[in-house]
Amino acid sequence: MNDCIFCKIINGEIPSKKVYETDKVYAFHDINPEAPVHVLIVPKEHIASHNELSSENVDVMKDIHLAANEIARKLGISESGYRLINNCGADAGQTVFHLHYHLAGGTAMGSKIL
Ligand code: D5M
Repeated sequence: MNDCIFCKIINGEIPSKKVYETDKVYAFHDINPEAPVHVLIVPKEHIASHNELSSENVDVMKDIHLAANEIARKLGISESGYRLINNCGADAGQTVFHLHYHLAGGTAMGSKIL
């Protein structure tokens, strides 16, 4: 997608602080961290949101979840814990319409979902 900021990050047109990359997935530090560790995990294929997952493209979710495990281990929050969050659509606060998962941790966040 020409005007997608995360596609531009994946292509290297916009700089990012990369933490992980495979042929299917790219992960980088969030520009506005809301936790001591706040990483975004994105598929390299442009998928606008969770709503656009289908039987054709859902295989990448395996890669995203394995990436989350690996990144959590690498950044030292595997044992202390973390959240893996997807915001889908306007009411959820999605601002970038390229599927992404927030991996957040490094502090105690309590037991509530929101
Ligand atoms: O989250 C979108 C997230 O994307 C939000 O936490 C900021 C982050 N963001 C936006 N632009 C950048 C760049 N250029 N680098 C790193 N992080 C970025 P959402 O779930 O859509 O609200």
